[in-house]
Amino acid sequence: MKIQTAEFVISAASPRQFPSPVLPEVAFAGKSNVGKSSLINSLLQRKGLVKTSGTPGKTRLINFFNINGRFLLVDLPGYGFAKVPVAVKAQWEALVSAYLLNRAETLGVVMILDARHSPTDLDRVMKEMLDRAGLPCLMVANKVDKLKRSRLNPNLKTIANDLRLSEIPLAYSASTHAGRPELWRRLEAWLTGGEGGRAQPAGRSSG
Ligand SMILES: Nc1nc2c(ncn2[C@@H]2O[C@H](COP(=O)(O)OP(=O)(O)O)[C@@H](O)[C@H]2O)c(=O)[nH]1
Ligand SMILES: [Mg+2]
Repeated sequence: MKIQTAEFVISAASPRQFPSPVLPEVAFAGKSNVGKSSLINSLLQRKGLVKTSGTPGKTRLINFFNINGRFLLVDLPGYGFAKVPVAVKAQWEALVSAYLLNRAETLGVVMILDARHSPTDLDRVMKEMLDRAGLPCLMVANKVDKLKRSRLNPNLKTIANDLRLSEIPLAYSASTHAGRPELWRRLEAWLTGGEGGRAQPAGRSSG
C-alpha cells in the first residue's frame, strides 16, 4: 500500500475516548522495547509519527492513526515494564481488554516479538487474550538485523513452538525494513477480507 496520509487521530486513556467506529482497524501489540513504535514508523515510512521511547509508570494509552482514510492503525500500549505500579497494570489490562473484546471494527492484531528471544510469560498472556477475543493474530519477529543469519530460522521455530502457532512468525527489521512488503501483503489481505482476517461485521458501510 502506498501511504498517502498517516494522521494521528486520538490517544485514548479510556474506552469512552475510542474514536467512533467508521473504518476497519488493525491493532499492534507487543512488550515494551520490542520495537513496536519503530516497526509502525517503518511500516508507514514516517520517522517520527510514533514516539519511540516509552516511560515506565505512565498512564497507558491507545493511539489511533488514520492511514489513507482506509483503515485505523491502533497502537496498543506496550506491556512488561519491570517496575510498573499495580494501578497502572490494572489500567493497562482494563483498557486493552475493553479494546480487544468490544471493538467490532478490529480485523486482527499484529503481535510483535523480539526475534532474538523466546516469548515471555506476558507474551503468552497477550496471545491468550487475543485467542479469547477470537481475533486473528499475525506474529511478527522484529530486530532480525541483530540476529546471526544461522539463528533466524531456529529462533522463529522456537517462538512458534512456544506459542503453539500454526505458522512461523514473519521476520522483520524496523532498522533495515526487512519484511515490510510481506507485512503489507498480509495487512492488505485482512483489509480486503481475504486470508486470515476477521470477517467484517454486517451493516458496516464500506467507504
Ligand atoms: N537493531 C534494531 N533495533 C531496533 C529495531 N526496532 C527497534 N529497535 C530499537 O529498540 C529500541 C526500542 O524501540 P521502540 O520502537 O521504542 O520500542 P517499543 O517500546 O516497542 O515501542 C529503540 O532503541 C529502537 O531503536 C530493529 O528492528 N532493529
Ligand atoms: Mg513505543
